[in-house]
Amino acid sequence: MHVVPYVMVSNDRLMKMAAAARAAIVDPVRITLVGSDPNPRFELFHAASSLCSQKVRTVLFEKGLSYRSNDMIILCAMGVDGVIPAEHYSPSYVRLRLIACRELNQDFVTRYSGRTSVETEGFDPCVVPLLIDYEAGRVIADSKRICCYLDAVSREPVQLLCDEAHARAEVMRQVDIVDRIPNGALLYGFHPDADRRPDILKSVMETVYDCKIIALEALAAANAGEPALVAAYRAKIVKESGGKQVCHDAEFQRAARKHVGNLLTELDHALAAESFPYPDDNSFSLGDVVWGVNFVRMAYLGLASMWDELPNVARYVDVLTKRPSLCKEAIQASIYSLPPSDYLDALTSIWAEVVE
Ligand SMILES: N[C@@H](CCC(=O)N[C@@H](CS)C(=O)NCC(=O)O)C(=O)O
Repeated sequence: MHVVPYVMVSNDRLMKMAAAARAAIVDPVRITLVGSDPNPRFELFHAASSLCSQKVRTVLFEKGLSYRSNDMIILCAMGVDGVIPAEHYSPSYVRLRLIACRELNQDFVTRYSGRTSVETEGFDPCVVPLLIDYEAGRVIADSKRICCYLDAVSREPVQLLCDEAHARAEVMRQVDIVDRIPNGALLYGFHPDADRRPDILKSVMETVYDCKIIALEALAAANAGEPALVAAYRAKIVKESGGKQVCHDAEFQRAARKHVGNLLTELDHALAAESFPYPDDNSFSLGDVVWGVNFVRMAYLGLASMWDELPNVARYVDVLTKRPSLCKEAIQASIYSLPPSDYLDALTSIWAEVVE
């Protein structure tokens, strides 16, 4: 990806824009300060349940950084007067994302593939997470980019991307692999053979695309005077319409799961060969963060059996899920923010031991 020089925004403007985005959060209880600094350098717009947000929060935890946390509702709801749009679709939040997009020099997303990587799919203007750095006057979008940024500006107490070129390249290779996992397909799609998602989730997913599209159409109409916003909502509508088309497509869903199975087999080999080493007391990498979060999501979806025959991956999962940052930001966050899953018992026991 060609990255343009960063876009600096005045503090005053950033604060006004962030306050406007915060105003879309219906329940102020979800706006909190994390850490000890009452006036933190960073502000995060995210969602407790979101995989990409969990990656960023795990990095913030590892770094011990304070931040203002805006936990947004990212599902549209059905109200008495029609669809209530998700909070991250609000014009004020999307305007922040449009600033972040300028640094990326990326077009908007134009299709649905089940993946959410900005590098392969383009920029989705209507998703979380997003980070504001008030010290640098920057708005940064995309979890991979935010995680790398945080590691670059805060090297202590854990360096997640090491300086040694070869090891760093391998970690980034793993980060890219995880970034391109079709997590959207695994969460939103109806698998024809073994769909172990909680029933409540399945029922939400039956109508999720229609609700999104109705909400986005209404927002595009209501903001007709602001072409940049209309273009953002239109791109999102195209993506979500594509998702609707394939959510019951058996071959598409099978291909997504098969692809993930192949990635896990490759990971098993990399761990066995130590080309991608297990973390220990002295080393914990961004690759570990993103794999850890992804494993928790897969376990939640009833997919842990995918590493039954992969002893190195199974050992890796075991090590990662005991890490306090992952326990809190991925396991605990999933327990509290997603419908209960029958497949999270083992991780819930680990969480109870580590966090409680
Ligand atoms: N590449 C982006 C993907 C962001 C993304 O897809 N976020 C999801 C949650 S993990 C989201 O906001 N979904 C809500 C929606 O699409 O409306 C990143 O890593 O930040």
